[in-house]
Amino acid sequence: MISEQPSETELQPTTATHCPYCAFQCGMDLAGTPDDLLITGSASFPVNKGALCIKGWTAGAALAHPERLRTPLMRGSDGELHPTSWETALERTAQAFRDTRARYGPQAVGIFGGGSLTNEKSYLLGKFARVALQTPNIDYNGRFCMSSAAAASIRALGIDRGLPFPLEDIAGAEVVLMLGSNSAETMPPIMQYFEAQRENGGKLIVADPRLTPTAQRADLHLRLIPGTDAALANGLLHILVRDGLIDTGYIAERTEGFEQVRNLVATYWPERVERITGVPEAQLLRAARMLGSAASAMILTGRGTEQQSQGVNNVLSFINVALALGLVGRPKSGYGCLTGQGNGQGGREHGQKADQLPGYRLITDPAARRHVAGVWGVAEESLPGPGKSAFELLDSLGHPDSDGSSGVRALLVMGSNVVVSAPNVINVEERLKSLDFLVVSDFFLSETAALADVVLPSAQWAEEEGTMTNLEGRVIRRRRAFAPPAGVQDDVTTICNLAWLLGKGNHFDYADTAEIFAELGRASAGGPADYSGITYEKVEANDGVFWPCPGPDHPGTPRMFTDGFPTASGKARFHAVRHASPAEEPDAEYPLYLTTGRNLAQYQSGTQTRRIPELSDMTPSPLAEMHPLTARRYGIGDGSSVRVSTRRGAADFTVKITRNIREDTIFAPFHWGGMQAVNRLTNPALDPTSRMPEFKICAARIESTEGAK
Ligand SMILES: Nc1nc2c(c(=O)[nH]1)N[C@H]1C(S)=C(S)[C@@H](COP(=O)(O)OP(=O)(O)OC[C@H]3O[C@@H](n4cnc5c(=O)[nH]c(N)nc54)[C@H](O)[C@@H]3O)O[C@H]1N2
Ligand SMILES: Nc1nc2c(c(=O)[nH]1)N[C@H]1C(S)=C(S)[C@@H](COP(=O)(O)OP(=O)(O)OC[C@H]3O[C@@H](n4cnc5c(=O)[nH]c(N)nc54)[C@H](O)[C@@H]3O)O[C@H]1N2
Ligand code: SF4
Ligand SMILES: [Mo]
Repeated sequence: MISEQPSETELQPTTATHCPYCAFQCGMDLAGTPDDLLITGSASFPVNKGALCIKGWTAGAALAHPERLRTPLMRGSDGELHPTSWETALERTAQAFRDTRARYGPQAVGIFGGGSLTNEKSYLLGKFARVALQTPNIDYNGRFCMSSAAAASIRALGIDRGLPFPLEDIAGAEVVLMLGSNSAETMPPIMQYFEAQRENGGKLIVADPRLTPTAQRADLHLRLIPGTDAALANGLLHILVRDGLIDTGYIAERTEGFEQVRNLVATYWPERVERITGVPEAQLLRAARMLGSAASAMILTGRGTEQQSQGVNNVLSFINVALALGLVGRPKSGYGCLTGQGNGQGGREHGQKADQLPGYRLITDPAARRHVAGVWGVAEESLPGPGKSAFELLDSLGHPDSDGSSGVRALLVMGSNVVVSAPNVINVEERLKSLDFLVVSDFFLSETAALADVVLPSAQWAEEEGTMTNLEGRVIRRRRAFAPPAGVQDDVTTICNLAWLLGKGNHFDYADTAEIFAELGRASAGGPADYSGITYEKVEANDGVFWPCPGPDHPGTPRMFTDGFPTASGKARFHAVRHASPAEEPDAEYPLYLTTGRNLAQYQSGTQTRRIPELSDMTPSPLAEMHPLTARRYGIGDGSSVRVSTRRGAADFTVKITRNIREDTIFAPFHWGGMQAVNRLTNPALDPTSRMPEFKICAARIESTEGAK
């Protein structure tokens, strides 16, 4: 059982750590107390180089926030949540898990984790599911994030590390093509690398249905119709092949499967692609020529391209372009996915995924099972098999499984606010309410925690030790500046204490998080994401260590694929992928595309950022963006109230009229709950491979609600 005492660092005037929010993981120095905290961007950390965005500057406000949970809560016979002791809350939770297991079997207890959890917590949560609960049913919100890019990278390149090169390489690329990423708002300090690229004479192309702040920075903006990314990629490759701009030597030496792709893209002639994507032929030609004539080029994807029921194919089609141009593994070049959550990279590697064991191994792989069972000191046969993916897990809550066995009836949620962030939340809320037991760990009473039977108050970023892995695959240290407030406990202690109550404490007996990290390293040894050569000391001495790092003397791997690909043949694979329509398209009843995403000043489901005054003042409520011609067609004025409806439900927004969006598309952010939750509207159609929901496209209609006020 863990119980870390305040460390030496707490006595020092400043603590060097990293921002609690996105995958950029800006280095920051903390000085002062939680009530009066000074946050400065760490100039010596080589990723953000001193820069922070508004969310980072203001992150301290969540620590001493008056609404912060400071005691566990338990639902009483009156149906309300009441303060209780940790002992009572954890015993009630353990009892519910024991009862559910006894009545319905181990698969009936489920876990939903998150990409904001440290590597140590993600690893422990996966181990807790397999060893303490013996349930296959654990998955996490990363499934909603970059799972399509991950699946495509594994298929084409043999491994998934979001950026297989350091960010500094961006500054040296002659051309960067960014697809469905609005990084000027979603990780603003990254723009310094694009500024440097421009100063070096480089060019930026952005494909997005909106003229975002990122697209405004570009030399060329491709304002594509939502859901047409694969057609765009195939169209670009058609021109590159036709005009002899591909790298035939690289294709022959380093790849396989090009012939089928060449045949397929032959049918994507520019006029056809213009019709499908809405991108004028002249722009297609210009983009292809810029890419094809550059000595170095990068293709980067964000959620716009990935959060679709065709997400994996979309990414595969752009990896085809990167391979045909001979970019992957070459200097200042390649394909990369811009991972989103703070530990979106590490969180997808160490076993909180339904099909996964630590080190990015598959739970169905006998060698991986043997290895990890050995590290955990359990019988290989005792490890469960694969469980349900995130949305399928949420959608099945309270229902029996198709084989007649009981589905999940008791659930632990740690690090996600699913009634705001999952697709079709009206259904998700119903499913959560049908559970026998729900326990949620959070800092605040999130919309999901408000539905729980037990709520466990968790320590925040500046109050815990551990590691995170940033979007470059760089493992960095999260350091504790203060002890958590009285009554609040860190998640590591919570997980370990629950394991003791379930009789498996001997597998969860750690002196500190470094010991957990060392075990994670052993469990990952020999796997694709090999952390076995990384220690806290090594991370601290080197401003982070890039995985894979397979031994104590190994320096880590900033750049991948320089010599080969970790596939069976050592070659990268092309995939001939046709574009397909989104699961739902506009029609007479629902005539507009609805797409969703982010605002600069809010983060995710908003649990933290909606409570921070500077941020909520900047963006107090969700704005639905639409083109002036669209607004005129529906008789809607700027700043007026509208109801947006889809086949799932309706939600309410204030209108922002802007020329920076296609006429056929409206955009709304997903940072709010209740009637302001855009996920009341989204379509839970899943990508067949990654199981990613189609957050980025559904068919909608709008009506003014001004008169209704
Ligand atoms: N401020 C802020 N920053 C964040 C976050 C946050 O919540 N707030 N979250 C973090 C996380 S977890 C993530 S995953 C990242 C996400 O970072 P991004 O991927 O940059 O963010 P999104 O706004 O989800 O989507 C990006 C763009 O996709 C466009 N898009 C919509 N449909 C399509 C389409 O069909 N094709 C293409 N090509 N583009 C389309 C949208 O117009 C939008 O501008 O941000 C991280 N950083
Ligand atoms: N419509 C639409 N929906 C989307 C998206 C979209 O683009 N459009 N994007 C999707 C994406 S990319 C993502 S990543 C998801 C994110 O959506 P969520 O999974 O809801 O992510 P967060 O809002 O970060 O939720 C984290 C919750 O856990 C708490 N928390 C944070 N860190 C910790 C911790 O260390 N311990 C504990 N116990 N609690 C913690 C926070 O307070 C918060 O309530 O949303 C997805 N949903
Ligand atoms: S860019 Fe991301 S990591 Fe940096 S301060 Fe902003 S939210 Fe934090
Ligand atoms: Mo994400």
